Amino acid sequence: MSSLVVIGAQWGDEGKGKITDYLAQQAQVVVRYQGGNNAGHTVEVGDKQYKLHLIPSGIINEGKPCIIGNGVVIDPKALLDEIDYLENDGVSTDSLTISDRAHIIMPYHKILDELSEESLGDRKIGTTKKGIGPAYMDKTSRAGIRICDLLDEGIFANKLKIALEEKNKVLTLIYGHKPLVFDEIFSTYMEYGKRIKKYISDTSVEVYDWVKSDKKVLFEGAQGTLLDLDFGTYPYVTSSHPGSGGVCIGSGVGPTAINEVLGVVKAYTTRVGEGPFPTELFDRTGEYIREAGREFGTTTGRARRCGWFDGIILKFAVRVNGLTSLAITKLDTLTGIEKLNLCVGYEKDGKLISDFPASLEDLGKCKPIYEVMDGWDEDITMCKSYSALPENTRKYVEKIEEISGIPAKIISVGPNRSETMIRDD
Ligand code: 2SA
Ligand code: GDP
Ligand code: MG
Repeated sequence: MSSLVVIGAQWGDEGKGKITDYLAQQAQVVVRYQGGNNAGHTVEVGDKQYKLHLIPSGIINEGKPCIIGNGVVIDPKALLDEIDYLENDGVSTDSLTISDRAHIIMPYHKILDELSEESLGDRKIGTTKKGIGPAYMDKTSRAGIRICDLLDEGIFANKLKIALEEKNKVLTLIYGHKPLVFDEIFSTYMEYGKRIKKYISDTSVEVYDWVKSDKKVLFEGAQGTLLDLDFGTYPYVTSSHPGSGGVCIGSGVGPTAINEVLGVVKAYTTRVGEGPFPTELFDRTGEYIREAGREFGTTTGRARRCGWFDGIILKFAVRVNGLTSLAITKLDTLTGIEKLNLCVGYEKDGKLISDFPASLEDLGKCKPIYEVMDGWDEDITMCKSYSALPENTRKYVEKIEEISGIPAKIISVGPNRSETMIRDD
């Protein structure tokens, strides 16, 4: 591996944080390239658990350089809280740098996220209400404020003034919200700027230098392929590009800098938030998976919707991300389920559909075609090698490989770093 992208092959929460932490042991630097503190990445090492939102999961590896790239939207308060949380737990953040080009999440972004969700009623997206969508909207409409702007009082004041003129009109006239006060935001953000200053740099130069010197660079995705603004289940998506396509734009390197793309895939499917989900389970098996897999949002605590493994989604993820291998996580959650369903195709209006459709109306009409496999009862969390797994677990893994057409190089059987195996067969 010289550069490897770790991305979610489903709707997020596949265990990217855990896999990134594991691989970071062998990497020189870890880079986040999109999303913000909507992400929740859980890492367990020994008897410690860390919940990360903005800072790359590599940070748990003491002293590992970690970069928050330009494609990430940064809530300075969330960043500082996370830095304090790690430092208080004895994890140094001295090796962290953040891009001067990254856009800042402002107080009005969070308020607008909440108000917009409320006003959508039944049509709400189910966002994390962290201000992610409104911050990316300002970025694309060229009204955003960037980290570099925090370094100059005059520039920041001017941009904030212009922004508040427009935002206060929207807040008061459309939503009947009280206007936001310049002085409060200005002084708070100037304080944030003072603390953040030491981390700020032109990270695109750093990433380029790491790549050029042939060092092992790990790019850590947040959310997942089906939450991608272009390729996800639009409009029930996030506002960034979690797929491998987002890496170059979000970190400042060209596509030739990427050698491998690892798709992290759960042994079943989950989604948090609204939107269609063909293999969703509404029965006791779904509840069993939610409880056994502790499927609750890392950021919001929301219960995740659970369903069977969906091979159409995985094939789609292989294609649009150029996946070269897989990490299959949470196989242990399926232990004890007698018969396991794997979706191998969709049927719509009597026809077989083998590509994930663009239209949500079409997707809503798709009925999963299942292949049924025998489950296993053995506790697999203690297995340290692939050959030690029960035969039925291996058959399940190999079925996923057959569907995806790529090898499952990493197998995860528990949340801890130690419950991870590289294939030995
Ligand atoms: P947003 O807040 O604008 O990005 O929401 C838009 C959609 O993206 C989904 N989304 C996520 N889905 C899974 N996991 C995410 N991170 C947290 C976690 C989620 C949580 O790790 O569990 O705690 O609820 C994440 N972030 C965004 C979101 O549900 C919307 O469907
Ligand atoms: P991410 O957003 O992709 O990093 O995933 P999250 O951290 O939001 O959610 C994955 C959850 O599953 C976390 O609580 C992890 O600790 C946990 N996890 C990861 N891999 C495994 C596994 O193989 N087995 C079990 N039981 N839990 C896992
Ligand atoms: Mg998560």
